[in-house]
Amino acid sequence: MKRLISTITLCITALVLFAQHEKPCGPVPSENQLRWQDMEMYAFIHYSLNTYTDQEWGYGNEDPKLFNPSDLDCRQWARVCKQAGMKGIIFTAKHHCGFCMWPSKYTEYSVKNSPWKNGQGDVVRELAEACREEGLEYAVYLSPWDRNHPDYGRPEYVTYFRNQLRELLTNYGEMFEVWFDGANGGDGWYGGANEVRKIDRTTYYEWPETYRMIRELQPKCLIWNDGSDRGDLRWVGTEAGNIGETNWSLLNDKGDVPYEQLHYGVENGNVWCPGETNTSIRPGWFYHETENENVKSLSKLMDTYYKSVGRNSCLLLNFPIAPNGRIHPTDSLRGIAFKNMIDEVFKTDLAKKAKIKKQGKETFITFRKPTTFNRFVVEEDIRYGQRVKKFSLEAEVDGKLVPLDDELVTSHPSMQGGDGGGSLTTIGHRRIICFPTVNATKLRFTVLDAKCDPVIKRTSVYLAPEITKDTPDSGEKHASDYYIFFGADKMMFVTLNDESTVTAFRYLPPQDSREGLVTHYRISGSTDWNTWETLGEGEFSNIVNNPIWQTVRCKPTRAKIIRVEGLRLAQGHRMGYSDIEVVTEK
Ligand code: FUL
Repeated sequence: MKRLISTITLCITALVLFAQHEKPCGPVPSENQLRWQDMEMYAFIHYSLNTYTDQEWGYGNEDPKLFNPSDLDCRQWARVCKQAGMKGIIFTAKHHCGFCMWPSKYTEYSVKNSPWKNGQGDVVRELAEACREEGLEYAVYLSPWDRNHPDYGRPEYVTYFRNQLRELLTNYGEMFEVWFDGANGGDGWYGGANEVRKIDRTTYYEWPETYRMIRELQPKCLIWNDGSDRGDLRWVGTEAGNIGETNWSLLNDKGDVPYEQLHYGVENGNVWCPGETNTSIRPGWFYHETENENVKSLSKLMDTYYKSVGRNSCLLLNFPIAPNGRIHPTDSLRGIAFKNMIDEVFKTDLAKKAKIKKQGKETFITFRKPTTFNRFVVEEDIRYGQRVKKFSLEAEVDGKLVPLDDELVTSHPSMQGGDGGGSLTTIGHRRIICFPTVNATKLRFTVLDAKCDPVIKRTSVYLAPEITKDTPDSGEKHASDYYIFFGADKMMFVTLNDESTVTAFRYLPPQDSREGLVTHYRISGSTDWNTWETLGEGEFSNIVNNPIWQTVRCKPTRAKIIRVEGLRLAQGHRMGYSDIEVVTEK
């Protein structure tokens, strides 16, 4: 009898546990979000008039005649992206300048008024077809901010924007994502008005109406939006290529999303909204010849991979198109080397040859003989929600258990406050833990805290090879021998040792905050402090989201003193900088 009771109790416990697994724990992903998560890596392609004006943001008055590539080849883009491991491409059909890469019937500001193919070309169509041929998914970026359109800021523009979106959603086949960039610098050409136009991001675009149209015309399409209207995917708060080591795929359905929430998600959020990590293979999003030496190195790209795909995110990696209409050979080679390295690292799952035993919240991986490894991969079955809050990892080395931590983690708010929690927090779709190589007989993975019973889908172990041959990193750091002082809060002087011929001025903005970051500048040179010649004046486009080195080139000018005026700052009253460089002729 006793036996029968305990058997029944056992069965009930098993059933309860099973049922718990089957039941969702908090919000769960939609079918579209599940499919998206499996894509893991896909490409961004930035290409527009900016490619021909050497800009990151066009003002909206650039001449369509500038668009005349000699060798535009969307098949080359698709081939390169495929070989770089990308599962799809998101293309800048319209960037902030408003120039349309397809012959939209709602504007004259498009490829139809360019000399390329005598105005008969359609880049969006060529790319959509190339993607289909290569078996890649295809998507578009459509900038809501339009610096060309006369009606921008008025209700008429929203109708125009929706009309354009409808063209893209109906004429080019299936799309996996639409990307609505939230960037907006205010000023623009706007049909000749040349003024600043402010909009209310929460109401102006009437997103609910636009979302309805997308859901109706493309039910499988994911919506990326960094505004207050929740889409299916979220920005991660930086363009540097990393998401938080703690990364919940949850947000709250209402309200603005501050950086902390974009980067780390919201543990008890009420909607599933995973983070998409976007970054460029070069410092900028558009092609600049001066960045040919700064294509990201293999180790930088691998670091980005671990800090995106390895942290429960997908990686959206940008390949800019060069003026000839192709991906530059350095970028394509680096992209392909990146994919080869990922394949190399994850070639052999060493856990396959080991004995895996699950016991409650612990998993023991016992190797047949001492085994050398440095990567641990763990996955939750996110169909039932994201559950794990904290876990630990220990390796048995020479008979002793040694704790393993994620060596790529620098700091996280949850680690401050000294609960000794370590860096092993959330898991989600996939978490990759990187640690120095160990030679161990056993590995113990323990779930220390979870919202509900964890549903672990996979535990794997790998030995990543050392990257011995690498390319120079793009992290530019230039020293400066000049004497710098402030004449006023927004005016800085750089005095050179000797009078020289100045050809460019370079500015690295503050890296940790927006305080003092110059968005609009005027740079002048003088030999005597009396007469000043303007060397350049304009905007540092996208500097807030992507605070990289900015270069202002000028006609060779004799100067001993350079005056830098911060005409507009992102925040604060006193201009700031991380580094300054004056480029002179030898
Ligand atoms: C930003 C834009 O302002 C950049 O130009 C670029 O398109 C990037 C992907 O998003 O917010």
